[in-house]
Amino acid sequence: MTEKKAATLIGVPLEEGSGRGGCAMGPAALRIAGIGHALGELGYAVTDIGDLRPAPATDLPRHQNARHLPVVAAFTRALEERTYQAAHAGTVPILLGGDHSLSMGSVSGMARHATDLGRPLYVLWLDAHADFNSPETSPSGNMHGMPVAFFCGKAEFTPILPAARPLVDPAHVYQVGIRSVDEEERVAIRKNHVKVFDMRAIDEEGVGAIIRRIIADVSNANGLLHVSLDVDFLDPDVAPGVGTTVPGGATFREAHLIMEMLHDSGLVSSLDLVELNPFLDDRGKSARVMVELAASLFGRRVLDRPTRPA
Ligand code: HAR
Ligand code: MN
Ligand code: MN
Ligand code: MN
Repeated sequence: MTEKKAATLIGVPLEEGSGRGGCAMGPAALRIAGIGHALGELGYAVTDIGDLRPAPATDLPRHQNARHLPVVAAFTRALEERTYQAAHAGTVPILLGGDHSLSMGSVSGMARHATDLGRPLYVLWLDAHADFNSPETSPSGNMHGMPVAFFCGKAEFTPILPAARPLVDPAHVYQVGIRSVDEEERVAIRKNHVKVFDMRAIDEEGVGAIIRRIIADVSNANGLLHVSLDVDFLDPDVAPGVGTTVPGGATFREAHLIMEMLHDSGLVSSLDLVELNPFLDDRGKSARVMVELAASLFGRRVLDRPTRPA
């Protein structure tokens, strides 16, 4: 008998990385919108470990341009370990955010797991923002704008994780949907060879062509693929429940196609659902969209597609 596929839901009521309140209610909203039930229907054995609530770290100095560092650092440490354990146990970790600073921990945990397996980790960053600031470059000090730089080892401002932790190669980070980048951040992503597909690339080439190329790269390298889905990747009309809306985002159809193609690739090892702010949402609309997209990523389909004629 083949082993049943399994997923671990990890609730992350973290909002201190963003500039405002509300994301801490994200895990509850995603559960109410049926994330567990949807995965169960798709044949997953689902374990929901509940919400993590680590006490703020006491060993870190206050940092003037990394706001709420002790809280974000405590979550980073707890999430690195819990994500690693969930993946090591053979399940797909699904992070229910919480603001995007949670990816400092989840992606670092997946990087450790990939190192165990001797396989490279790739990251698909679906976001309006590049999130490649460091405390030196950030205009806001908000740590949800820093996770990519952190897990690539480019924001080494403080020893949050052990110095020898596995890092992600910035050239293995594919950012899709980008349309808001700060001046110094722009320089940093270029210098570090992050692979950026902005909204213009989507408009010119279409998401199908872009995702096909990314899947081919990851597959040729025998990589694991972590998907990090920020609510603001989507157009605000589709998903208004987020603190940092940027006009001109992805349509539901584009996002849905990405999820279906990723599912068919069989490469996805782990998922972040982040930045949902239920306080700003329109009657649960954004929460439901996020759950619908996650379900598509894990195999929900409308039709059994007939084989395409050549
Ligand atoms: N780039 C801005 C900053 O660093 C805004 C970052 C906003 N990030 C998110 N997640 N909402 O993508 O302050
Ligand atoms: Mn492992
Ligand atoms: Mn983000
Ligand atoms: Mn964003």
